[in-house]
This record gives sequence, C-alpha cells and structure tokens, in this order.
Amino acid sequence: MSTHRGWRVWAAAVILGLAPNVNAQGIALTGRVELLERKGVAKDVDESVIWLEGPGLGGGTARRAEISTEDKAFSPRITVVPVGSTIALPNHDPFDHNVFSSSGPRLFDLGLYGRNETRTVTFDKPGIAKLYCNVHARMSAIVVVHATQFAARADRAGRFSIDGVPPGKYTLHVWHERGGEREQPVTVPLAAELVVSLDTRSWKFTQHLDKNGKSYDARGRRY
Ligand SMILES: [Cu+2]
Repeated sequence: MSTHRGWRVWAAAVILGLAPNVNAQGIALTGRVELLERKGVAKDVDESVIWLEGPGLGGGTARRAEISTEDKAFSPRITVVPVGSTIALPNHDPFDHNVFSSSGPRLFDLGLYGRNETRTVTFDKPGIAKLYCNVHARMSAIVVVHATQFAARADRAGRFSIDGVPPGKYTLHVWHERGGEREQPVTVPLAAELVVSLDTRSWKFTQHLDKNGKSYDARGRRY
C-alpha cells in the first residue's frame, strides 16, 4: 500500500469520527453479555459465544481443535470453530467412551473406543452441536460452528471483542447454554454501548437421551 493511500484511509477515519478504533483491517466490535439470573450472579457468563453473520463477511479459516475425554468429562466443555474445522476427540480414560451427536449441524456416532485412541469429526455446516457419550449420561460438550471469521467468547465480566470487522450492517448472534440464542441487528461501527441480555430464568436441566433415543435410566447403567 502506498503511503498516500494509507494517509487517505486515516483521514477518512478521522472525518467519520472513528479514529480511536478503526484501522485498515476494520473495527473492533466490543460489547457485553449479561445473564439474567433467578438469583445471584452468573459464574459462567464466560461460556457465552458471540458471532456475526451477514453479507460481505468472508468465511473463517478452518482449524483443528481438540476435545479430550478424561475422568468421564469432556475438556474443554465449549469449543468455538469456523465451518470446515476438524475436532479430534482423544480418550484419556482407562475405559471406553462412545461420543455421538444426534441433533444440530453434524450428526455422528463415533462408536466405542478405548484409552489413547482418537476419533475425529469435521463440521461442514454452521450451528450448535451438542456432543454426548452413549456410555456416560452426564458427559456433554458443545461445539459452536460459525460461518464467518468473526466470533468471540465473553470474558468473566461478560465482555467481548470481535476484531477487524468491516463497517456495515450485520446480524449479531449471542448464545449461552442456559440463556439460549439471541439474534439482533447491529451496525458497525456502533453508535452506542452494546449490552445483550440473555434470560436464563426459565432454564431447567433435562437429561438428554442416548444415541438410540432411549433414556439412560431405562438401561440400568450407572453414570
Ligand atoms: Cu463416556
């Protein structure tokens, strides 16, 4: 880029009043997620996921991620990846697991596999995938697969920042396991502070079914 063009971009930014947070790569979209709780303050607001959709936003770069199984739990519990990404699921427990997903963007059943074995799954469509184990009813993980490169996780104060967003009108998605998914239009750069509230007050734990659509209790298995 010539110095001349760089100066013009800077001058345009100053005229538009965007100088503090705009650069040649775009604008940082910042905001805060707030969980409305029945009582107390949410301790898991940092499990909120925020992403942008809309015309002109290119796809993200697919990557590899890992969710391991250890002590009958998935780690990490929440994973955020762009479309096309592959997730490896190594089993570190001295017994078998059977990871599956029976709703959402990618249906799969990895079958039983034992210690130090790894199976992989590629997510080709956007959506929210719930991963379970057919042996252990309490195991659950979530993979949020987003269509563009613009996504973020909230921090422990609920704050998030999505960097490098081109100016324009988009749809902002905000999701939390107990608060559900909320969509709202957003114009970048923002004209006011962005706070998105998710209502967790009607959420109630319900036990999911196994890969055959049956209850774990009915099989008489321990979990
Ligand atoms: Cu298991």
